[in-house]
Amino acid sequence: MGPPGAGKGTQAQLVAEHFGIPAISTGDIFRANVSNGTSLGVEAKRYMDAGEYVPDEITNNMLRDRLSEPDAADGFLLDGYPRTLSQVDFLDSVLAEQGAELDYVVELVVDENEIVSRLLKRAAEEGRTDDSEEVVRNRMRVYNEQTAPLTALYAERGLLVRVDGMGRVEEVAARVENAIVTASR
Ligand code: B4P
Repeated sequence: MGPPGAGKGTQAQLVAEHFGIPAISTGDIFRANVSNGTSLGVEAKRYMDAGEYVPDEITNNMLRDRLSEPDAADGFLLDGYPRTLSQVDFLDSVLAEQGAELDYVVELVVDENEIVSRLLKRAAEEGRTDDSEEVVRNRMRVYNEQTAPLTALYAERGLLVRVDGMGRVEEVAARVENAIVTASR
C-alpha cells in the first residue's frame, strides 16, 4: 500500500522476484486492458483518466479471476489492491475460499512533494494519461479518503509493516525485504 507514486509497482516487481512469486498489479491489468481495447479497458479508462478508482465490482471480479490462475497457487504479491473497504472484505472472502491468508501488508511511506515530483517526471517520460498535476492531486485526495484509513485496519490485525519509501529504488527494495524477513521472525 502507499499513495500514488510511492513506488508500489517499482518495488512489487523487485520484491516478488526476490521471493519467487508473481506480482499482481490491478493498475497494470487495467492498463493492459486499455491498450488491448477490451470492454473492461474502455470502462476502466474513464475512471483512471479522472484519477478516480475503478468501481469495486469490476476490480474485485478481475482480481478474483487473476488469483485463480495457476501461478498464484503458491503465493503472490498484490500491488495496488485492496484500495477500499469493500475490496478488503472481498479479498478476505476470496482468501478464505482458498484456505489462504495474508502474511504482511507493506506500506510505503513517501512525502507529498516527492510524490508529485516523481509522477510529473513519469508524465514527461512515459506520458501516462493519469499523471497530469490536476489528476495526480485528485488521486492523492482519493487515496487519503479511501485507502489511507485501511492501513489502521491492517495494523490492528498485526499485519502492517511500514517502510520508508524515500531514497534510491535499490535502497527501498532492501528495506522492504529486510522488513519482511524481520517481521517473519
Ligand atoms: P497504479 O497502477 O497502482 O498507480 P500508482 O498508484 O501511480 O502506482 P505506483 O505507486 O505503483 O507508482 P510507481 O511504482 O509506478 O494505479 C493507477 C490507477 O488504476 C488508479 O489511480 C486507479 O484508477 C486504478 N486502480 C488500480 N488499482 C485499483 C483498485 N484496487 N481499485 C480501484 N482502482 C484501481 O512509481 C511512480 C514513479 O516513481 C515511476 O515513474 C517510478 O519510476 C518512480 N519511482 C519509483 N520509486 C522511486 C524512487 N525510489 N526514487 C525515484 N523515483 C521512483
